[in-house]
Amino acid sequence: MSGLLGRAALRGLLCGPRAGVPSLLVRPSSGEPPWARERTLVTVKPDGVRRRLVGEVIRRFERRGFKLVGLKMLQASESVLAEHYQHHREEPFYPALLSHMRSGPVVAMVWEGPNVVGTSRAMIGLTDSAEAAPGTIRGDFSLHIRRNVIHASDSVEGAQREIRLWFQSSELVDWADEGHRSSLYPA
Ligand code: 3AN
Repeated sequence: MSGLLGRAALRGLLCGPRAGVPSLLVRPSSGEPPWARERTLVTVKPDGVRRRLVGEVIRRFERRGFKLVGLKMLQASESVLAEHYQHHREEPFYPALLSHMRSGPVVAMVWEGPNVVGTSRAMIGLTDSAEAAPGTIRGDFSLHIRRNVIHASDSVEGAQREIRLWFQSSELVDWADEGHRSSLYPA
C-alpha cells in the first residue's frame, strides 16, 4: 500500500480505468462534431456586474443551449484591456472606456456551440443600446452605449484571439455532454 490508496488504485485514479480498477477522474473526452465546437468570449462588464446581471446573462446562454467551458471574475488589467480594445485606441471615448472597464470586476466566460459567435452577437444586440432591439440583452437592460453591460466577440478569428487574451488554456474545461447534446442538434 502507498498511503491510503493501493498502487494499482492510485494508477487507476491518475491514468483512467484499467482492469478492475475504478477511475475517479472524469476524462476530458468531448465527442462534439468540429462544427459544434465554435467558441466565443463573453464578458459582463463592471456595470453589468454591479447591476447583478451576471446570472441573467448566464441564464440566457444556458437556456439557448450553449455550453459554458470557461468562467472567472477578475479585475481586468490595463494591458489586457489595451490589447482587447486596441482597435479603439484613437477614439475619443477610449480613455473613458478603459476607465469604466477598470472601475470594477468583470466576469469573463467562454461559451461553446454551433455558430455561437454570430448567435451571441444577436443575443446581446447592437453596440448602441438606444438601437438594440427589445429581447436582446442590451435592448432589455441598457440605455447608453457607454454602459452596455456585455461584450461578445464579433468574429471567429476575433473570438480565438480574445479567448487567448483573457484565459489560460488550463482554465478552459473540455467536458462531454453527449446525452444532452442530441436533444439540441443532430450529429
Ligand atoms: P461591441 O462591444 O458591440 O463589440 P465595439 O467593439 O465597437 O462594440 O465597442 C467596444 C465598446 O466600446 C462598446 N461596448 C462600448 O462600450 C464602447 N463604444 C463603442 N463605440 C462607442 C461610442 N461611439 N461612444 C462611446 N463608447 C463606445
